[in-house]
Amino acid sequence: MDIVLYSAKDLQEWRQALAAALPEARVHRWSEALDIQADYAVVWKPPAALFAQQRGLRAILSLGAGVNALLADPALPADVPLVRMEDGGMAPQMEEYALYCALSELRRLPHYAAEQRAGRWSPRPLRSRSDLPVAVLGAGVMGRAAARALRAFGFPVGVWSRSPKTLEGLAHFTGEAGLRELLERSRLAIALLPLTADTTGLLDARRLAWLPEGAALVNLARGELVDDEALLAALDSGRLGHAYLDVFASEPLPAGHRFWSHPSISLTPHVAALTPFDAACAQIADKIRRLERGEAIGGVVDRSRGY
Ligand code: NDP
Ligand code: OXD
Repeated sequence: MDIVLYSAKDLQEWRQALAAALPEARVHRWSEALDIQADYAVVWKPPAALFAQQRGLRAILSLGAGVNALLADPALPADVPLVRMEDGGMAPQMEEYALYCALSELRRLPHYAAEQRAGRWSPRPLRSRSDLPVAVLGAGVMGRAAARALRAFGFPVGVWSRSPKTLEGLAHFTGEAGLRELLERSRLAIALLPLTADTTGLLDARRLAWLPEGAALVNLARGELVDDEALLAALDSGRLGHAYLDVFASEPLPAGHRFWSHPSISLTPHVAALTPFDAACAQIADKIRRLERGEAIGGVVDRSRGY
């Protein structure tokens, strides 16, 4: 079996991990000169030329959970199954990031950082975990992990997703009315939704205004979910207290962008959950072996939904 591999970063590490996880396969780094037709492509941000060259693929496996960039690639073959990463070692990191933001809000760390910069000693009243209801937008692999970790820590948690579901210990919401109800009762909203036609610009001025005065927003999914100008206006006016951003419509975040220096924004460079090489390759190897045996696998992208 031949596998063509392309990753825009850490290519050598990915190749070693994939070859170790799937010793029965020949793993080829993609290049324009590659002269074999592979059975599977394992990719992160591949060049369009890869799909133009590889005409015999039985499946395309993404090294990441979000497949919006792949789906936006006009060269992506329409008739080849596209498979996303499901957790692959990323969910525990999302739990950590979500907890970090909730604890930062609970203990008013952005406020104390600003007071430190101003040289002011200004203690604020006690706030308990039950005073900080959290909205998790997205009830997939990442959203559920983050929501359960927050719940286990004592925060009241509500989850919003496209289809109705029952999640133990978690209030669940769907639809526009459900989103409004959830945001109106939450002090912190955490976006863990895929970027699709339906979610692009979801958190615009109108919906951000559903959050209570002084609430905080966390975006760990894709920058385009949030209307940047609406977010800046809400932070500038003090309507929203703080934003924790890991993802941006343009990455790397351009030099001089207002997010870099905004006093009410904490940002990280798209590292909320990094894909661990070994865990991710073990999952890919398992899925390829199942496909070879004609078995069903999880994570096959429904192209009509966009995730
Ligand atoms: P999943 O596909 O497992 O879950 C997606 C969730 O979003 C589902 O609950 C789905 O609803 C919900 N959803 C999709 N569309 C809508 C909609 N229009 N309205 C309401 N809910 C919707 O994805 P993951 O949890 O694995 O990952 C989520 C995203 O996180 C990825 O797409 C990626 O963009 C981002 N990510 C970011 C990382 C980082 O480092 N910053 C790392 C990993 C992922 P339903 O359950 O009804 O289908
Ligand atoms: C992903 C990511 O989608 O890292 O996996 O953003």
